[in-house]
This record gives sequence, C-alpha cells and structure tokens, in this order.
Amino acid sequence: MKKPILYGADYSVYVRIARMTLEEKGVDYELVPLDIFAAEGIPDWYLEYHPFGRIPAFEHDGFRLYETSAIARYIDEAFAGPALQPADARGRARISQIAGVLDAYGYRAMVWDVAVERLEKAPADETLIAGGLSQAEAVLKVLTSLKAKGPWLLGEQLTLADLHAAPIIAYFLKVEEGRDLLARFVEIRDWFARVADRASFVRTEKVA
Ligand SMILES: N[C@@H](CCC(=O)N[C@@H](CS)C(=O)NCC(=O)O)C(=O)O
Repeated sequence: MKKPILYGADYSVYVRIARMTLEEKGVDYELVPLDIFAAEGIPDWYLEYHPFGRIPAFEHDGFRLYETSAIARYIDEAFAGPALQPADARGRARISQIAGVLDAYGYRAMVWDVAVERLEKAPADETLIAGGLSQAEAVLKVLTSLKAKGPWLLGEQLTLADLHAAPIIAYFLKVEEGRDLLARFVEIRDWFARVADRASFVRTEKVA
C-alpha cells in the first residue's frame, strides 16, 4: 500500500491535527505543501481534493477525504498503532462533541479573532479581540467541565479529542492574552503542558 498523502501547510492548525494523528499512530506519510493563502490563489487541481479550498485534504491508496475529524478518524481506524478512540459509545460521542465545540466556537475566536488579529494586524481591532477572548473563555469553561479525571481529556487514554484541541489552543497561546486566559483554567493548562510534551506535538511544530 502507498503511504498516505496529506495536502496542507505547516502553519495550519487543522493540518497539524491530522499530522499529530498520523504521528501518534506511527504512520509514515507525505506532506504535500499547499499554501492556501498564496498570492496566486488556490491551484485548480486542489479543488478536486477539497471543493471548499481549505486545508488539509488527504489521500490514501485512491481514497480521498477532507474535513479534519473525518481524516483523523480514518487514520485511527485504518492503520495499526495505539487506538485513539475509546471502544464505548459515550467516549466516542465525547470526541465528536469536543471537536465540534472547538470547530464551531473555538477555532475562529482563538486563532483568528485573538491570535492572528494581535500578531498580524496593526492596529488590531480591540473589539474583535475582546469578543474572541470572551468566546475563548466560554470554550475553556466547557472543556474544563467536559474533561474526565486523568491526564487526557477523556481520562486515561489519549484520544482524537486531545489531538483536535492541542493545535488550536497552541495557536491561541502565541499571544499574551491567550496565555493569561489559559492560566485561569488550571486543569486545561496542565493538560496542555502534558500534550505539548508529546513527540507528535513537538515534531509538528512550525519552524519559523
Ligand atoms: N472544516 C475544515 C476546516 C479547515 C480550515 O478551516 N483550515 C484552514 C487552515 S487552519 C483553512 O484552510 N483556511 C483557509 C480559508 O479560510 O480560506 C476541516 O475540519 O478540515
């Protein structure tokens, strides 16, 4: 079987979720660079892989997939390596719930409204940042309430929920406001320190 291909860029949090999943499974893969923000735009051929022009897209032996949660689940189920989903229905539902919360309420607020706005805009839109921080606080509250006892979000087993959350929160922590807010959520702060120590996280860090 051919090794799987992931299309995307190393700056993308969603690409990183897929890459961390491949790393945790010990899957050898190829990362084909695809800069979604390139001045010349998205190449036409890529829209066949991802009709909405986002990254990542994935291909394994002729099987194409986009949407990061679907990619991560496929990687976990199609390859050998440690299971990244629990066997029980409730644990699996919890993974979908946490990923869904992060996608719908966390990503834009944490990554774009707070981190990108602070890092890349001058002057920054302070109203946008304040709104993003308030939404980020709601997300961190929810993660705290959903977190099971134990080192990982679902308890004793590292799962796709951890791998979905870590890159989004890591991006948020690039700015002081993000670090100050996370410091108030001790369980999530400690969880993040744990996940940030994993080889899958370190190996997918963007080198500036
Ligand atoms: N729902 C998509 C979201 C992917 C996504 O938004 N990726 C970002 C990069 S982190 C992107 O491609 N942004 C380009 C744009 O918004 O035009 C997924 O789960 O894969």
